[in-house]
Amino acid sequence: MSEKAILITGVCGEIGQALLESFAEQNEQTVVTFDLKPLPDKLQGKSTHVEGNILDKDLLAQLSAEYEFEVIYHMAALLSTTGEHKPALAHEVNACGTVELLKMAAGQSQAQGKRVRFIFPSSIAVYGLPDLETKRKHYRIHEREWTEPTTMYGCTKLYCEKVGNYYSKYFLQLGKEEPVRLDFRALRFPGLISAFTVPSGGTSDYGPEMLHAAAQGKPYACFVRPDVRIPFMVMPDAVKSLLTLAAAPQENLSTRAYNVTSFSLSAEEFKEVAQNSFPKAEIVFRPDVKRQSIVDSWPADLDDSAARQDWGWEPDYDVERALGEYLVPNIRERYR
Ligand code: AKB
Repeated sequence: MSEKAILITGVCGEIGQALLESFAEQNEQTVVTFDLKPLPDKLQGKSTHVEGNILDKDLLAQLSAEYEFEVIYHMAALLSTTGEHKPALAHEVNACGTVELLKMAAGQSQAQGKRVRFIFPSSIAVYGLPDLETKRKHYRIHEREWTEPTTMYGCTKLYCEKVGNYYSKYFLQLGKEEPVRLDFRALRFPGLISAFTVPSGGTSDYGPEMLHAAAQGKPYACFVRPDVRIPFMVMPDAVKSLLTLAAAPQENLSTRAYNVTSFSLSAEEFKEVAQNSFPKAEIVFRPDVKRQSIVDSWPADLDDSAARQDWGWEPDYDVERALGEYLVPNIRERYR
């Protein structure tokens, strides 16, 4: 019989690493991880790691034959800025890669006779506000508003939410009985900030990049205007939201894609925090037209009341705790 396991794809990314740390602390389940890259040294031994491409159908079939996956955390993706440099590749990896994995999870659900939970990190990038006036007027966005993404990354996230919903609710092969379907659940994340890893390829990266550069006394040129405001959340809350959503009873869920957030900060406010916390900070603003237009299309805040109501979502870190207890002390320690 195949071994029961949890699967984490894209484990070498920021969320994947934090998620694996969290499973390793619990030490309760077999965790299989998947990434193009080898596991970072600090995570060695914490999972059964498979190096490979999410588009490799043979490799996915092999994994599916070896394990009974109970929950799949599909973190592998190209982020928004990288996606604009390489839109065709972003489509391949983010859309085609996800659909391959959804097909595998659909097959596993059928073979196991129970719904495999498929947990997917979606993003504020699924939203697209047409101009700054609209962004000011519609400050806090609900799941059903403004889903008009302006990046390939946002398009693929929204599309995968829809395909995940299809496999969870409607998938039925012609002439066959109703199958046991997978159970897709997505979180629309704001910008995420970790004290222990530095992001790459995203457009919300200016927040974390500023803090990490300031702590090292490195000059930083911020690629968006000072007044830009989008929502953020720290990594421990991102992991908490993934695990809580994965554990929520299915009958409590009123949608398959939930906003989650913690606080909203402007780029100017990030600069003030960085300068007050790290006296050697040298920060200037040098907006990049493309990246600026992406964050201008993202909402200033997210309405996460559905997550709060349906599965008790609440971040542990508001802005004071996030900065004062998690980010500043840990980042300071990291570069000491
Ligand atoms: C990005 O900037 O692309 C991501 C996101 C907001 O989803 N961090």
